[in-house]
Formats: sequence, structure tokens, C-alpha cells
Amino acid sequence: MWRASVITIFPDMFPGPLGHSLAGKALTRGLWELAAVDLRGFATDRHRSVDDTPAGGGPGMVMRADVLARAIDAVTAADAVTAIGTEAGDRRPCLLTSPRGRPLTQQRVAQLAAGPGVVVVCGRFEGVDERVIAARGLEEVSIGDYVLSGGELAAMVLIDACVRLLPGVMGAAASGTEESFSDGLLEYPHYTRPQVFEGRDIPPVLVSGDHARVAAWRRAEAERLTRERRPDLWAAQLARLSGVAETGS
Ligand code: 6GU
Repeated sequence: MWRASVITIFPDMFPGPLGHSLAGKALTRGLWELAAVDLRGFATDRHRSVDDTPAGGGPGMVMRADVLARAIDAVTAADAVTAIGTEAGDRRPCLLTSPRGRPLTQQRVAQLAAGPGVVVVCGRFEGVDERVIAARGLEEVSIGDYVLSGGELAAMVLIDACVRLLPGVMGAAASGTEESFSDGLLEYPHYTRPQVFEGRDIPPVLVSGDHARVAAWRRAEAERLTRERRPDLWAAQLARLSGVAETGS
């Protein structure tokens, strides 16, 4: 079963939103598993310290390499045991939420969802001792260009994005293939009843019953929105289209 283990100093924040809605229903149905692991449980001093002052001075605190390494090893040691004799004995990738990480993409989310699960370390304080990042090969991921007070919300975002792609979680709803980013475009506008809302009509093409015209309108709208709001995605789309024209692939 797909499994998320989260290493955090705030284990009580979990499952939190992941216990509700689509992800929560899937959790109840046993389609995935969540474990929140308290980092403090791996501290050894009597104050149970998980952080310390930065070498070289400066503000804030840094997450200790030794404490975090013990937590990661405890979580993944359990993995190694359960992996014996299982499908290729694959191990879960170990991620670290951080505003300086590589931006999380739908493509990476789909890869993670297709794998055995994730171990997510929630970054806190000013940072994490670089040596544990290197020694455990942590993959740093960011969920956008803004700063959160801690990595827990980012971990939940990452896990939610993965869980909705797991087999049996979404059901018929688009199955994740006809939505924003999967085809490199933002989603077209949606409408439902009433026919008139505060003087605004549903675009007539959508009630014409002409499926080809509906599809063409949606495609044009998706392209317009992408051009207007996400010139970066639009440029990538144009590059892809010209590549298709040249290579025929
Ligand atoms: Cl992954 N963590 C924190 N603390 N802030 C962020 C972030 C992650 N992604 C964007 N901002």
C-alpha cells in the first residue's frame, strides 16, 4: 500500500486536512497509509533538543543532523524489513520540504504517486544541517515562491497531490488526465445551472449540443487563459508544439 511517513516536530498537525475530503475518505478506505513521526523522539539530551545555533553565527536555529538522521533511519529501517521479498524491494524517496527546494511539479507528483510512497521531513527553524541532506540524499522540494513558517503545510500539500492520483481514489472524475498541467494548459472555464446568473448567460456554445464545437471552445479558452496567466507554461507549450511539427513525435 502507498505509504506516507512524515517526520515533524508537530505530529499532532496530522492527519489534519488529510483526514478530510478525498484524501481522508481514501485513508479511511485503506487506500493509503499515513504515519506522523515525532522528531523529538530521537533526541538524546534531557531537553530533547532537535535544533541548535548555526555554526558561523547568525539568527535562528538549525535542525541537528544527528537527531534527524536517527529519525530517518528508524523510519526507513522499517521499510527495508517490509521490502524484503516484495516487488523489487523498492524504497521510498526521502523528501525535505524547503523554500529553497526544486519546485514541485505535477510530473514529479505523478512519479511519487506511482511509487511505494514517500518519507517527508518537515523543515523548520532557519534550516537543516547540510550534512544530513547530503548523507541521506534528501530531495528538497518547494511548493512555491513564498515562505511558510514550517514545512508541515507543504508536506500536506505534497501528500494530497499524490493521494488523489492513487488507483481508486478519484473514481470517474477526470481520472487526472483532463485537468490543468497534465496537458500543459490551465483548465477551461466551467458553468452549471442556473442558465442566467445576475444577468450573465452560460456561453451559448456550451448549451448547443454540438460536442465538437464545445471541445474547440474549451481548447481555445484553455489556451487563452494559459497565455494570459502563465506565459511560462504557454512558452513551454509552444516549444512542445513546434517540436511536434519538426519531429512528428
Ligand atoms: Cl516546502 N517549506 C517552507 N517552509 N516554505 C515554503 C515551502 C516549503 N515551499 C514554499 N514555501
